[in-house]
Order: sequence, then structure tokens, then C-alpha cells
Amino acid sequence: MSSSREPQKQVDAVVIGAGFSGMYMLHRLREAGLSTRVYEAADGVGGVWYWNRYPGARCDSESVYYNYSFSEELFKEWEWSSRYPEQPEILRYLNYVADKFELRPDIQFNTRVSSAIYEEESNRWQIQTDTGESVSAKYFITGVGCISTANVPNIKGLDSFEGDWYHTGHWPHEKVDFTGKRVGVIGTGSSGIQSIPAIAKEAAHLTVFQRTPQYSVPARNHAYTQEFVDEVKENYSKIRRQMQESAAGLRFIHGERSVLEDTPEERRRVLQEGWDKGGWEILFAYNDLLMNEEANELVAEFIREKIRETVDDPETAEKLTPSSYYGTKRAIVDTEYFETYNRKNVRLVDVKEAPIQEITSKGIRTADDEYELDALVFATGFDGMTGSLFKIDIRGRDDVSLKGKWENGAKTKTYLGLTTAGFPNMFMLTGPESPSVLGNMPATIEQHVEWVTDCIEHLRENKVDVIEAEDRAEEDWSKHCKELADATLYTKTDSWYTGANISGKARGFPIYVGGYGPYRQICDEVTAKGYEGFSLK
Ligand code: N01
Repeated sequence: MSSSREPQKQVDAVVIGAGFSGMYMLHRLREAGLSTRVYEAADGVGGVWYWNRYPGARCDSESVYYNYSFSEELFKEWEWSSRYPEQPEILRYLNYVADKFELRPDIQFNTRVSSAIYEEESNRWQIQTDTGESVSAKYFITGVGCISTANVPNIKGLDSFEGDWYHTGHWPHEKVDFTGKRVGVIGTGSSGIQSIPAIAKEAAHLTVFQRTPQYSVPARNHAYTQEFVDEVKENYSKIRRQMQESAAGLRFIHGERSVLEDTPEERRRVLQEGWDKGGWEILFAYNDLLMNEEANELVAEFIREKIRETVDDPETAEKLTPSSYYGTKRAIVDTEYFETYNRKNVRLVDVKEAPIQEITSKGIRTADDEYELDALVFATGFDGMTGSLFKIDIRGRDDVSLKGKWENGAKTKTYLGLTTAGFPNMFMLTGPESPSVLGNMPATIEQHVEWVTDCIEHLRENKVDVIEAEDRAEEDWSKHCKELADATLYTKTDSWYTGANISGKARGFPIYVGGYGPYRQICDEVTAKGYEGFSLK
């Protein structure tokens, strides 16, 4: 093992992560002529799609848009089977991409980056891995994902549980067989709502431990027709442009009117049409759903009625009915989620009413009952936005750590969500205060990767050694992000977006809510103005 001052390897760029972002970053940097090393903790590519193998895992953005669009050839040769394909198909796609662009030789698997430290004298990043390697790089780029650090809540007694337990975000590679078992699922976010119907079909009995009910709308997944696939492929350029200009990096355009402008009859027609089409149609049907409480309530009530209509037992239906805003947590799309509670082998336990007190050797004890379980599934989410960045000891100028600079998860300060002052030549793909998780991730990733590549090419062509966000630009950007978020209902809801799901994490909203299309424009303007807001030396 070498010391950080005597690196064994010298490369132009180190990238962390071989998911959607790290893979494309590698491809573009290699094309630009940079020697690049990618470090990946897993033994394969795929990022979140490598780890999230739980039953029922599938994408909630439509497959023909939830993929890379940088290569027309790739876009046209890959065939998606359905509107919302399951995780194995998405992982197959990412492996196909890795092979097609011959990415694997520059990815080091089974290797976790433990620290990345900026060295002032050499103006290089010294990177250490958990395998004892040391490498020096001019550019340090994180592609660690926004929701990749699993949150297993600290519930007393987990160690004593005699059955098997799993977290949805770290699912085993081999099939987990729940046949004949009494299974408990804690959590009813996207992961819980996808896995609960699938587990219920296999297990002898399923107990769902719900703390907060969630809105969910049918996905209405279906196989694609050849006609649709042909239409999408023929219109590749147009679709790519539409996605780039849109608010979420998808083909959805927000409705032009307020929910309040429609008569009750017209509103019901619009919402019913959205419900029948499935997916995020309702979320995009109007222009003020996420801004106006009254507008939101009208739409929320429509979904509540659907829950009551779907669930046979009125008491269970009531427990499943949210009272919060719709869409301010990640809007969920499901396949027979509420219907699952009509099965005889499924029971709902409201743990807000009777909180979980401990996990025992035999199951879960709540304030008013005990539930015997053979297996337990934590669908309890992630330490979002900053969790994976903070797992790495990242230090910039004057040995200041990223974690220290941001104090805690919600006090992030970035410029454009791509860079942060005091951390020269470091870029964060889909970092905090970028549109990232509010948009279609592959689209937002492509924009970041392309911006970073253009930036590095500019630096090399102009013999600039250091790029660094200016304090003032960072202050302004963070303030702008906060003002935009505060004008919405997002910040009035407890969620992983706000950091409320992690105990001790301060509350904030480290995501740019101004829309992906407008964000692209801002980034392009910064470039056009000679990297305005950055110091270039
Ligand atoms: O996590 P979540 P997730 N006791 O944080 C509950 C993406 N994703 O993995 O709401 C009891 O949303 C918690 O309860 P509460 C997507 O962006 C996408 O489901 O905090 N319950 C909540 O019900 C998504 O938003 C896809 O009161 C506890 C649940 O656990 C993000 O990942 C699929 C608890 C966590 O919900 C995260 O989704 C899957 C405790 N101590 C995920 N702690 C698709 O593309 C937490 N909970 C479709």
C-alpha cells in the first residue's frame, strides 16, 4: 500500500460509482482523451439497479424515457418490453451499455472509495480505497447516487430476531423465498408499495407496519406495442429535445390551468382520465398542484375516494388514506397495492397509533400487540441526497471536510448542484441543489455529465488548472434554491427530500425545484458567460 503522498497511480479523473451517472461520465471522459478510473463498491454495474432487487422492484418513469438518449444507435437498438419494466430488465440494459461502450476495463469493482483529499501543492486529489489502493487524480467526480445509502431504523432488539431480515435497497442476489412464511414489511414508500403486493402473493401471511399512509396511483403497466416503439424510435430527436426542455426530463408537460379554474365536473373528468391512463398523469394534469393548498386538496381528495372504493374493509381503508398533500413526497405508482389489502393473508398495522416498541426473537412488539414473523423486510428508505457523499471522507482546501462544511445533511451549499466552494476540480453528478430526483434521472444525469465534460475540455484547451465555485455564486444559488422550494408545498411535508426521515438530520430541501429545462438553460448561460460564478486559474 502506498501513502497518499506517493500515489501508485496517476490518472486524469477518478469517478465514484458505476451506475447511470458514473458509466456515462467514464464514456465521455474517455472520448475527451482523459485517463479515467471508476471505483464501484458492487461487483457489477448498475448502481441503484444493482442493489434494489426486492420483489416487485420496477421503475416509476416510463422505460422509453428512462434510459440514455446520448446515443441514437443505442436508443434505437434497445427494445424495452413494457412501460415500467422490472429491475432485472433495467440491470440487463445497463450491462448491455457497459459492454457496448467497453466500459468495464476502466471500472474497478468491489472497491469502495474511503477518502478523497485535495492536495494544494500539487492541485490534485488523493484518493484512497478500502482495498488499500491510492490514486492521484486531477479531477474528482462523484456519481454516488441520491438515494443509495440504506436507512435501517435503530429499533431496539433487531439483533435478537431469529428470522431473516432484509432492506429493500440491499436485497440478496439469490431469490428470497417467502413461501409458507409469515413476513413483516416496515414502510410504505415507493419500495414498500412495490414489494407488498409481490410478497403478499408468495408469503403465507404478510403484516404491513405502516407509519404514514401514502397516495399511490395505478401504474397501468402494459407491454409496448410495436407501433408505439416504432413511433418513439422514429421521433428520437424530437423526443430528446422535448425531454430536455421539459420540467422533469420526461415527455410530460404540465397542464396550463389551475385545478381551481375547472368546474367540479371538468376536474373529475380530467382526474379520472389521469387515473385511467395511470402513472404520473394526475401529477402533471394542472399547473398549481404543488404550489396551492386548496388545489392540492381537491386532487388529494379524488385519490382518497379511490382508496376507499378499492379497499373492502372500511377501517383498513381509513388507515390507508393519507391526510397530507399529494405529490410532495415522491408520487408513487403501483400495481394492485390497495387491492392487496383485500387479500385474506394481509393485515395492516398502524404504527403511528401503536408504535413499534421492539423487535423480539419472534417478531415485532408494538404498543398494543405482538406479531410473530419468520422474516422482516425494511422498506424504510434511504439517507437521501447527502448520505452517500458523507460516507466518504472528502476534504477540500485547508483540510475542510464536505460533511463539516455542510454541517449536516440539510445545510448543503453548492453552486448549480455540481460544485461546492473550497473543493477545486471536484464535480458532483446529480448533487444536492440540482434537479436530480425531481426529474427523470437518466436525463438529468446526461445533462450533468455533458456539462462537466464540456467544462473539463474548456479547462484543458485554455490551460486552466483550477476551477472552483466562488463563495458569492454558491450563496446566491443556495438562496435561490431555498426560495423556490419555500414557495411550494414540498417543504411543508416530512419526507426524505427534507431529511425528516433520518434522526438528527436537519431539515432543508436540497433539490432545485425550478424544473430541469430551466436548469439546463441556467447551466448553459453560465458556460456561455465564461463559467460565470467560478474562479478559473
Ligand atoms: O423510502 P421512503 P423508499 N418505523 O423514504 C417508513 C426511490 N424509489 O425506499 O413516511 C416505521 O419513501 C416511512 O414512514 P414515514 C423514490 O424516489 C423509486 O420507499 O417516514 N416506519 C415510509 O413509509 C423513493 O421516493 C422506485 O412515516 C418507518 C417508508 O418507511 C425513494 O426511492 C422504487 C420507519 C420509507 O419510505 C425512497 O423510497 C423504490 C420506522 N422507524 C424507490 N422509518 C421506483 O422507481 C421509516 N419508515 C419505482
